[in-house]
Amino acid sequence: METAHVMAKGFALGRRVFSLEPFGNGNVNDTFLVTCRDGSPRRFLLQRINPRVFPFPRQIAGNMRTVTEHVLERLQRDPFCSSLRWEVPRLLLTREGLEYEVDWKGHVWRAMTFIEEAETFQTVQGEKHAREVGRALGIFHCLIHDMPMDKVVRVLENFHVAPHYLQRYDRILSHGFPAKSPETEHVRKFVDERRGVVSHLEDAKAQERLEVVPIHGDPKVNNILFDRLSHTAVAMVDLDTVTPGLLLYDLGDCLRSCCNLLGEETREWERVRFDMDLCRAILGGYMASSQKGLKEGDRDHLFEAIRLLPLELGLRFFTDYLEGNVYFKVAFPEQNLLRALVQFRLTESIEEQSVSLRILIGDLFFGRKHGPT
Ligand code: GN1
Ligand code: MG
Repeated sequence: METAHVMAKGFALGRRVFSLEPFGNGNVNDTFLVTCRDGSPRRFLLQRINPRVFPFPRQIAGNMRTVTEHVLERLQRDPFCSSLRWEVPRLLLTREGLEYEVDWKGHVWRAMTFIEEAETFQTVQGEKHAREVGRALGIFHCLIHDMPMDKVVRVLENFHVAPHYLQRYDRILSHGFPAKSPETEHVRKFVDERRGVVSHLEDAKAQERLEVVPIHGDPKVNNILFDRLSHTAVAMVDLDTVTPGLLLYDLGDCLRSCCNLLGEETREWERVRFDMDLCRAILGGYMASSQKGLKEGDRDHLFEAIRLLPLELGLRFFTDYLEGNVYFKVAFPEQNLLRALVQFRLTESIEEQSVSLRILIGDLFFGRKHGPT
């Protein structure tokens, strides 16, 4: 906390820091809300970038600048945006004009504007909220679709490349299976039964059936901000993972986050289910707002993406548990195992509803009663 105070002063540019408190529930970076006694902005966010996840933290600060500048420019010039309240977090610079400060341990800190009069939620509040979530993702995709991809440095190699996570898991397993328990045995069997589906999106990408475009990378429910009064979505935050990828990574990730009403952190993993009504509302909101829409290839592989993203995240959590919790922050040693069980149960619920889900996709995207097989 003391270091955070020193860093906060570096971005406060002479304003007196009144308070500093931990903010949000990120699994990777440490975030604080800083309130100043005077000046403007009165409040801002301060973040310590996790070097174990982002080994080149200076690059993610640079990426954020590229993304926000692009989006702000689009908002000004595009008639589609003129009636839109859409906010973008902006980096605050230090007195020296830098995008980050480095503390005595060599950790990189950055600061950004705090979007006022807006709120976030840990779970979706109902169908209206879900439709807004979809709308927000559609708007975000429109705003970044023409961002030159060579301007964004890929800070996370193989992010969302599911076979890569499976390889990593296998590498850990080849050193032996350390913590045997009924849960870990269940997980091992669960993963083994699904090896065949892990490369589905990457295969389609390699065959050029899916296009690589700029994506958000982490469109989970609490990264979408809602206006406190109108309850409409007004921002997507957490821009560290904006990178070239597949629209389907974002859609799958958004649905796995939002259609699980018990949330990622529930201990009641056996009760987790995938909510079809919320899924319909999110996809409907997305279709209504994304000008470009989904290409045929995306629509054909949508079901696979919805199944794959929770499987992939479960694999990431479980591997991290086996590695000793070195990537995702934990409050207790079994937390990443529990998180994995939640994601795997969600995957299973999606599989159980695969017929209805394919019909829903068919209705929404193909205007017919049966989706792709
Ligand atoms: C991490 O740090 P946070 O909470 O925004 C992770 C995402 C996961 C998410 C699961 C860079 O995001 O990929 O979906 O946890 N971010 C990174 O809650 O790995
Ligand atoms: Mg994130």
